[in-house]
Amino acid sequence: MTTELEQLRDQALSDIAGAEDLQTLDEHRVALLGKKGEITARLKSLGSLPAEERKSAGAAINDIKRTLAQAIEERREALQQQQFAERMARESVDVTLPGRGERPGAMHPITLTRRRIEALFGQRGFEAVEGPEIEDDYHNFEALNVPPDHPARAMQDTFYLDAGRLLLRTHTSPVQIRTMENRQPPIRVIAPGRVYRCDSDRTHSPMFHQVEGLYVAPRVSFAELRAELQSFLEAFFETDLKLRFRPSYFPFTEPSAEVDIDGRSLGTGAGWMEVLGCGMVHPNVLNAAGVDSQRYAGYAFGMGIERLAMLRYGVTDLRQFYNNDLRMLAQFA
Ligand code: 2NL
Repeated sequence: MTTELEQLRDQALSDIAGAEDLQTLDEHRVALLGKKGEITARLKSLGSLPAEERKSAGAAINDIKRTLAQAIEERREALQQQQFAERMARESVDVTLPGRGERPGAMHPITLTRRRIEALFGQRGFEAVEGPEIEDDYHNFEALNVPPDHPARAMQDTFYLDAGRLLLRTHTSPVQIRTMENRQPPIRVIAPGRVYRCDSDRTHSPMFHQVEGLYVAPRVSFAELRAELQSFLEAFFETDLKLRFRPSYFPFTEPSAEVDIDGRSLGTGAGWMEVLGCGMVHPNVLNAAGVDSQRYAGYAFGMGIERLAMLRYGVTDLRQFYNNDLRMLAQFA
């Protein structure tokens, strides 16, 4: 009887020690100490023993029961600790490993160029102003002295909306018209922003960016316009420049000029390169915007931001600005 109990105990202890996971261990516990377990069964059968044997047999079985319960508890703790250690090893992060090298973003070259232009004109006393991209015919054309039959007003050149009642602005001049309507001279502003024209090829995009400038005061001369543009362009390109002011025509300025840079000053080769248009604000434009052309004069200019960005960064195809190719854009980080 004792030997058989001892065998049962030793087998049970070896099963408990050999349990490799909590589920197996619990299966052993149920088989030994559960309601229908072997030890439980033996305690229940004590009643069938002769009274004089019952006490010592009961003590022996209870002794084994305690031993097994304690062995199970110790094994459970060991397994739990082992499981926890394994999980920690699996989930731990080696903080000494090098990072994966997230690459920082970059401003778009057009944004960089726009901000550069805004900063340089800011230093020269020009405040940047903005206005709506959807305009009416009056602010985009009529107030700018553009005649009703001018080709720029044709459907092929301008995006019209709402059956022709509205349009996408073709230049940022309407922002300056609105500024003159709402302020008293002296006025010294630039109007940067998106503009739209029905045009798309190697050198034209249906949407592009423009900066226009306007100075209105009691006495404003073409000489001041010239000096301001020379100063700005030399600061923008960070070099002395040879400029040519070539007589031109715009409905909103008189006289008007287009400004060319000598290619040799930028190292882009020989020949003159057009960079902007300018002139003295036409009296009709001042009057339409509520500025008395007898008391005030003004100069104005306009330039394409893409064009300046191409020259500054050596980009040869306008469309490279809109392809969103990271190999292009990452170079501006
Ligand atoms: C160009 C030429 C120009 C203006 C824009 C302007 C604005 C007002 C009054 C008079 Cl409110 N003029 N703007 C004047 C001359 C030229 O732009 O080639 N732009 C890309």
